[in-house]
Amino acid sequence: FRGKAPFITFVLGGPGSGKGTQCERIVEKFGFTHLSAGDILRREIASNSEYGTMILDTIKEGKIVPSEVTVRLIQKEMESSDNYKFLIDGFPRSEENRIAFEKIMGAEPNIVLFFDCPEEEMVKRVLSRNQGRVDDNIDTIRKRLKVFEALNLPVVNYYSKRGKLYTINAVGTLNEIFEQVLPVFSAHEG
Ligand code: UP5
Ligand code: MG
Repeated sequence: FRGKAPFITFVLGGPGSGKGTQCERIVEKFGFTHLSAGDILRREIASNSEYGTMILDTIKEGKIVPSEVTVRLIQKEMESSDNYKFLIDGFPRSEENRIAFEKIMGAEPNIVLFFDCPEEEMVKRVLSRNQGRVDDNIDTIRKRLKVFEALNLPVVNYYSKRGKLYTINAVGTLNEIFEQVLPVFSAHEG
């Protein structure tokens, strides 16, 4: 990171809560590097790596890829970046993920954003996305929602207790949502 301490933001929220969409705007406005854990894993499938089949099977079931694999991939992206500001989108998805990241990277996030969205809205958005994702079908969405509630919400609660959590109401227009995101980063600039 060119000698600078990294500035890490975790971006959390259920499937279809708008993490990726808002990350694009944060990148434009604040110059972060966007690392979507899901995109990184999907690239790994596409590149026919040794873990590709295992990752594909896991994503189809809406389950969580072993921490070791995901953290190493994120680490590789961070270490090959010139930037020191990172948005890590869709990770950590479980307490185990979180602990593995802290251990391997020796770092904690500076900020955690949580896009809070009702389930029926998330289901509607994911079903109408139409990008050919293997997990965008009603069966897998139901599983993703269950995993989110059981394993990801504890991570959200952990960061809330640590005073690092910023909860965003994820229902509304893209602008309305970004209006809530803006002050979080403005406050941490300079
Ligand atoms: N949209 C966005 N904002 C909107 C708004 N305000 N109003 C109306 N529509 C809005 O948005 C989803 C859709 O909604 C889009 O069509 C968008 O235009 C519209 P998006 O920004 O894509 O939402 P996002 O939260 O990014 O949804 P995504 O489906 O990517 O979230 P997931 O967390 O489910 O998916 P991810 O890619 O992170 O992970 C996929 C799978 O990979 C996981 O289920 C898991 O199996 C695996 N995985 C791991 O195992 N480990 C990891 O660390 C990460 C992933
Ligand atoms: Mg996404």
